[in-house]
Amino acid sequence: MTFDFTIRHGTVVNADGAASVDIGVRDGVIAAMEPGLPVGLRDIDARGRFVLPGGVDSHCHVEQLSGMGLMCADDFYSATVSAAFGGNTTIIPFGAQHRGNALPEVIADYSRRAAEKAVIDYGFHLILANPDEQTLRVDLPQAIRDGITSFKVFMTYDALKLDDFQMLDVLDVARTEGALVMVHAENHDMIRWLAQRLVERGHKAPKYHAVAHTPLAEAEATYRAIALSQLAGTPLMIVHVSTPEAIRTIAAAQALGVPIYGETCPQYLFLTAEDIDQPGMEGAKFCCSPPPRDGVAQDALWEALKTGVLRMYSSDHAPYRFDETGKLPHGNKTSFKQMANGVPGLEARLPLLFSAGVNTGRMTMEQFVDVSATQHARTYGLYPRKGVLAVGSDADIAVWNATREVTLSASMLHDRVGYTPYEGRTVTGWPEIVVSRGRVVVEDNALHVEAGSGAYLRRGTPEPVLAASSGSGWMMGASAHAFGTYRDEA
Ligand code: DUC
Ligand code: ZN
Ligand code: ZN
Repeated sequence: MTFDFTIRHGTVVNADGAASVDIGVRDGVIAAMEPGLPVGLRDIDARGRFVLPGGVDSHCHVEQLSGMGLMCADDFYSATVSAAFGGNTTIIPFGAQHRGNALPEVIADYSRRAAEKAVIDYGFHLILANPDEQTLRVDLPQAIRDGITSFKVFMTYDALKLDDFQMLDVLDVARTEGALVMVHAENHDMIRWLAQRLVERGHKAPKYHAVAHTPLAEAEATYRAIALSQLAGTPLMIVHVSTPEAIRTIAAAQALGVPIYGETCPQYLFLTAEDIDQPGMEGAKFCCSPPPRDGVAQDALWEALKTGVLRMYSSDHAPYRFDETGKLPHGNKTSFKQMANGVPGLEARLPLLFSAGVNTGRMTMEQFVDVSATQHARTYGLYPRKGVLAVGSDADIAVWNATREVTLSASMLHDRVGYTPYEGRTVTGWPEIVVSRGRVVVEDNALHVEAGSGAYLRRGTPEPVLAASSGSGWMMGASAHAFGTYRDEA
């Protein structure tokens, strides 16, 4: 039977190796992978190109209200178009519950908007800010059973923060229902105390954001989040890790066999606090939480990605415009406490890493695939449908030209943010053709699919949850012993 479409003569790279094989696609799925396949109804000549799994970006914010009530600049159309042009075929943004919101309505709302607009496939995590009895006992278990198998909690932000007691409740639901908790680990009171003193002294410029969000706040909260996860007996994903201190804490837990996982993002590999220290409000374009740190932190993050202490690299695309709708609600008088937190990165994520990682020899092409696609799919219950090029997997493919030079600028990106923190940087390596479930989404620098053609992904059990529940003995010390006893008596 003829293939609907073939990609031939390229070098196929998966997380576990590379090979010169052709790919034959039927009905949106990879039907064959071997050398010398016959030409399909449509054929892409990938001679001299690398053929990679489409990127999976498992941390991005789309059409979401922030804790401060500010709406993202990207909707599900612009975000998925931008992601596709950057070599991605799957995103997992958040459905955000705010205090007073019921989860079923949150999920219905985000689902409706995404279904109308997305051009590539998507799943959802939840953000939990209202862990009341209805949410914990009824709505969250139902959402997990419906395929939303991960959710994020915040240890900071007035409007989102959970206390440790609530965190334990949430972790416990994750354990019993088989879901993965993601945590924003920063100590709320350390940041609040520093910020208040800074503002009182008139230090309101963007650069003080990085002072208030001290590395100590991340270090303390990371340690505490891990301790809470140990007590609850539940794996934990620490998102947007930015400091050597947090890396060391995560590595120490992992060395003890505790299932703690970590993620980092472009802003921590490619920006520093010096980028925020600019005249006027310009530095607001680089403000995210945690903030970019320094060169020492960057080196530690590269190393942690290579060794697997941090298993994935996501954009944390948080698209806010440099105007009153996002970064500057009070114009030039906006203090660092009042501006929207976050930077865009859906489209630049993969080219930045490819250029600075693969093309300099800092990481292998296989490691690049692993941290930017495969581990996301594995971690969030999408593997092997996504994140790998294999017979039976979705034909989600990015054809990369490893030598193409592109100078990043807001005008050539497809999001609606209006600036990029990476303006003027030249990257080497670009995803020229992007295929999602056998549909050519991007080719010749043009979009070839319609709004609403992306599919919702009902996700399975996250791999860390499976791994933890199949083993035993990773809860440590007296608390674990006491908890086991308590469970036996229950
Ligand atoms: N956390 C995120 O994950 N993204 C943007 C801002 C934040 O605090
Ligand atoms: Zn966060
Ligand atoms: Zn985020």
